[in-house]
Amino acid sequence: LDASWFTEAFTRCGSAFSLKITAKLHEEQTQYQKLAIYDTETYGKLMVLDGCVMLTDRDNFLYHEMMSHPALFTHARPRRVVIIGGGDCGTLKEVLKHPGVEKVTQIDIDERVTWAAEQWFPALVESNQDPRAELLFEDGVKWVDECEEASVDLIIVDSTDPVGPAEGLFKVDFFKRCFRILREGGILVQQSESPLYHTHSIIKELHTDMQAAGFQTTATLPFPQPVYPSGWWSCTMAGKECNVKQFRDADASARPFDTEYYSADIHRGALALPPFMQRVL
Ligand code: AG3
Repeated sequence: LDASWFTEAFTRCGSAFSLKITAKLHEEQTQYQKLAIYDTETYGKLMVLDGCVMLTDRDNFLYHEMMSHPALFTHARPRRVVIIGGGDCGTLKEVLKHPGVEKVTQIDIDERVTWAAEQWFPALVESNQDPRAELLFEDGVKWVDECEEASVDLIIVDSTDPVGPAEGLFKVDFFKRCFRILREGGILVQQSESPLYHTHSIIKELHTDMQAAGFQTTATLPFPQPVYPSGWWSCTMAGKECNVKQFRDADASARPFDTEYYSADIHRGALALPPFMQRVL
């Protein structure tokens, strides 16, 4: 491969993914991580943090829709939403599509990620002026600790991989802190890596740790994501007095906004796990 290809090597998994790039638009070492923006030949703009692909114009809808809509259509009446990480604002944009949501607070430790989204991903930040949206730049774990008990309906953890800075966001101790601030019927969603690579490790541990933190039900929903390791990704939901394997089917079918990937049928399909995952989870 020559210099006109960006490659993310998943050294832990012995594989790699490449995109043909036409320009490097930005590169900086922020206070927390190395941030790079590229233009690609066929995937639009590309954002990379510490060598890991975060998103491209072309396929981020898959991840952002699946990180938000399944949980929002599972909760009986989600009004107060918190996003930990998610500085590119792609998840925020999807959450704000729900008219019943009254307030969404996004807490990303690195404000340069949001700055970069404002520069190069205008479609993701277009609803940031919504009066229901609050953007904070601080440590999400600390914010959760200082948050009032039983005051949140949905927590979405849109983090990087569980190695390095985001490691603490995948631990039982953090899930306990999230459980405390959730109201009855509340849901925690965590991006949960590749079903192919991580079902027996990260995903399985997530279920164990979420249950140990007090959540009664857990579910992993796989979905395609071409630019992430293995091309197949997942989110894992945990419910506090809420069955995360059941969703408001009629409301999801009649949703008052457009989506590119999410539908009630896709949601149902994502809840049906292949046997190799069923055996483990
Ligand atoms: N969150 C990152 C998911 C992990 C990707 N991992 C990787 N490329 N090795 C994405 C942020 C989008 N809001």
